[in-house]
Amino acid sequence: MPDSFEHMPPHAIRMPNGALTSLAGNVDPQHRVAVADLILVQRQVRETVTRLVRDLDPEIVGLSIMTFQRRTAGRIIELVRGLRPGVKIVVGGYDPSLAPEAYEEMGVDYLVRSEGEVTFRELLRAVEQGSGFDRICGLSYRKGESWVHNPDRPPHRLEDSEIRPPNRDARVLKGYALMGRQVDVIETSRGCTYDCSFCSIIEMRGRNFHTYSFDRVLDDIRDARDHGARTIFLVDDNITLNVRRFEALCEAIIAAGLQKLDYFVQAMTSAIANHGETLAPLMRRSGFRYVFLGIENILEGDLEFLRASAKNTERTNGQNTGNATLKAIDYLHRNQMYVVGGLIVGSPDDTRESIEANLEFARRYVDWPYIQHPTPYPRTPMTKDFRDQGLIMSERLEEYDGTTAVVRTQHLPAEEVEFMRWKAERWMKIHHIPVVIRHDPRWVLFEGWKMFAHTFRGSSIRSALGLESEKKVFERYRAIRRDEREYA
Ligand code: B12
Ligand code: SF4
Repeated sequence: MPDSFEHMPPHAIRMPNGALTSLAGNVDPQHRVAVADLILVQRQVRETVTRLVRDLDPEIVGLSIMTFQRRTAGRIIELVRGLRPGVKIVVGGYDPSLAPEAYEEMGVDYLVRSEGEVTFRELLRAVEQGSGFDRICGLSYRKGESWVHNPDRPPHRLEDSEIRPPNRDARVLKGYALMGRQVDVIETSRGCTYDCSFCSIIEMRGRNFHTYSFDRVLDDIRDARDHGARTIFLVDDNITLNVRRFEALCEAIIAAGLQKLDYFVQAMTSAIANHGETLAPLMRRSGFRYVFLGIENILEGDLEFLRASAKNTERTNGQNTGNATLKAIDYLHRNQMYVVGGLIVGSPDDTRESIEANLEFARRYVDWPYIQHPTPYPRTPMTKDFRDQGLIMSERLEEYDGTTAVVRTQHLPAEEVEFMRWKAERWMKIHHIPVVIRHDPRWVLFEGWKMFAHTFRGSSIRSALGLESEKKVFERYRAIRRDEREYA
């Protein structure tokens, strides 16, 4: 899908979708497979899809879809069908898995629920051999006028070699980047045993955690590097569930001489705070540069609503000793790593003061803010809470991108929550510029202004001179954002 959100300005961040190359690596070798990550051609979607369908003449087209991308997916499906009426269309990813009913009227032939590698491989075999689909776990498919939903497929264990490595050669578009450096994604594990109420992971695959072998992970990093990557994003759902393993992985990266790459990872504050003494220096030595911390919120009431207290708790001598966030940030900073601060503002009980407390925290302690609003994705426990309280203000799913407030609080309208976040966050991002200049001066020189323009879009000379209110700028920003969402 081409759709991105506010924290992924396309001039600076174009991250590969890890599902696509993993699926490509897992089809049988007689198939010709092409990966077209439309994030790379965000403003030429129709032209690119048209060209690729004409050139490649596919028999099957698969789409990987998040909820906020559903509308665009519908448009791309129509386009592909128009270009090649007999093509079979298969959808997968978080949105089709958690809201399969939404795809029944969308011109889709097959829907793969949850992990896709083996289901997709078996689907292709069944299509090729004409052997029927009723034994393929995890598959939903159209049969006449109705849909059949086969039983779920249990999560893959990953320890065996059932899932083969990704196929990066299948990519037919170029240009992945993270602030001027080519970026790629790597998985070392899948799953999580927590149950944060806003996260789709539990409904997607249950509470479990499975890991790939280090040999496979290191080969995967080498393959990404050999394809040009200089930054590696570990996209594991929660790599910090097993800290000893994570430490061993850092050691393995160093032993393999792969520590010269930059690494980016997502982590729980509790894991970093409770094991930072040994973990943080090891992370630094193995090349970790940015750590996305799932802080979620600094207020206990909000953490309880988000069911995120446990993963943010510090423990000393086996006793809970409060919120882990500050200690985690301190360990990371002392080891020259930067904190991408994941916070969520706009829970039902939030007031102006509670939101401001979180924004102030972000201003003081995080290096790059990644602040979002609670977003009612299909089947999460939080969605039910918001619905029961009548707080969902928008059903336009293309707005469910995390930085558009689609829910209100008991005390504040959705727009006001979004305005507060937007206003604060723009300036926080500016503070990180010196760090980026030191690391990537050339990129800042030639491209940095685009990032600046993106961050301050909606502003004008008049607003810079204080002749226009910030609300006016915000309205213009929202209008620009509305237009941006027309990707196809
Ligand atoms: C890493 C990650 C990111 C990274 C990298 C994204 C990228 N380009 O890959 C970053 C930080 C950039 C990111 C951003 C966002 N993310 Co994100 N992200 C994740 C995370 C942690 C892992 C995703 C991943 O790569 N998994 C590994 C791959 C291999 O697994 P997979 O994608 O699930 O694919 C498998 C199956 O789904 C299936 N499949 C997928 N597609 C297809 C297609 C076909 C045809 C088939 C057959 C099968 C299939 O098969 C695949 C292999 O088994 C998840 C889950 C989590 N725990 O939070 C959230 C998650 C996917 N993100 C989510 C969201 C909402 C976003 C954002 C909108 C906002 C945000 N919360 O940050 C942005 C949007 C990004 C954009 N395009 O602008 C949501 C999606 C919820 C939903 N219902 O749509 C998730 C589930 C988190 C959550 N809130 O619950 N994200
Ligand atoms: S710890 Fe992270 S991956 Fe696990 S349930 Fe919470 S948000 Fe989701």
